Amino acid sequence: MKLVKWLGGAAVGASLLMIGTSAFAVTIGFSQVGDEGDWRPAFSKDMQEEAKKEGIDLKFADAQGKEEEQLKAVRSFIAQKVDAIIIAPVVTTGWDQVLAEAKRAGIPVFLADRDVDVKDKSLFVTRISADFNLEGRLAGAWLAQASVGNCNIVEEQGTVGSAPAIERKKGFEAVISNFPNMKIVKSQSGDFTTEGGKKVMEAFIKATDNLKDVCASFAHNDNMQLGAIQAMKEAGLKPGKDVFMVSVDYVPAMKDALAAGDANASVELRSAIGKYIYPVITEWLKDKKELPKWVVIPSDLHTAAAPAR
Ligand code: GYE
Repeated sequence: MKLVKWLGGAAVGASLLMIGTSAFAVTIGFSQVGDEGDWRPAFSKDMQEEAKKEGIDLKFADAQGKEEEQLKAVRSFIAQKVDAIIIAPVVTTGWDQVLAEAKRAGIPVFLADRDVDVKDKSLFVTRISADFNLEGRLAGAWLAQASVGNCNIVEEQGTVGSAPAIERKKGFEAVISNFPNMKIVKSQSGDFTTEGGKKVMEAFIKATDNLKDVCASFAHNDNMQLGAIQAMKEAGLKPGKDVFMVSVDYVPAMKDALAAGDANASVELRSAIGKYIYPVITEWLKDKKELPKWVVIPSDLHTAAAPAR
C-alpha cells in the first residue's frame, strides 16, 4: 500500500510500520470536537474513510462539544498505548497538563483543525489546519470591496474560546479597521450551529429595528449564517439582497444559498484533512524528523457567482 507523499518525502510501505502482531500498521486515537454544523461531520467522515484506506486503526471519540470529554478521551488513548493521538480541540486553553501526560508516556500528539494555546510547543508535533485569521481577512476584504468601505456589520461568533472564533474575528477586524466607515455594531456567539445563528439573528433583528442601517452579516461559519438567513426571511427581510451575507466553510447547503442569491460569499474550509495528516504521522513515527509547527491547508473565497454543485 502506498502512502501519499508529503513535502517531497519518499513514499513508504505502511508495512514498515508494523508493530507487534496487530493487523493494523498503526493505531491512532482521534478526539473530535463533536458533530455541530455540516462541516464537522464531513471532516469526521473523511478522517474515518482515509484511515481505512491507509490501514490505520482509528479510535474515534466524539466529545460532544465538551473539553472535559476530550481530556477523558486523550487519557484513555494514553492508557491504551496508541501510537499517536490526534486532537481537534474544542477550545484553545486547558491543554498543558494532559499533553504533558502524553509526552511522558512517549505518545506523540498531532493537532487537526483547531489550535491550542500552550507555552511549551514541544507538547505537540505539528498542527495541520487552515489559517483562520486569513479566512477572517478574506471575508473582510470581500465585504470592504462589496460595500465600498461603508458598512455596519452584525457578527455571529463561533464557540467562545475556540481558535476559529478568536482568529476569524481578529482577521476580519484587522481588515475593516482600515475603513473608518466599516464597523461591527452587534456581535454574539451562535456556537457554530444553525439554531444558534438563528437565535442570534432574531435578537439582532429586534435590537436594530429590523436591521435598519445594517449592511452585512458576518458569520464565523455557514451553519450560523444559514440560521440567520431563516430568521431574516421569517422577519420579511431579503438576505443576500438587503444585507450582504458572508461566512466561512462553503458547505453544500451554503453553495445552494449562494446559487439562490440568499448569501453572497463564503470562504472554503476543506474538510478532507485525512489525506494530509495521516502521511505526516506515519512518516514521523518512522523517522521522528522535526516538523514545522503548522502545516497550512489553503483557503479560497467563493462568491454567489460560483456555479452550483
Ligand atoms: O468552521 C465550523 C466548525 O473548527 C474551523 O468548526 C472549524 C470550525 C468550522 O464547527 O463549522
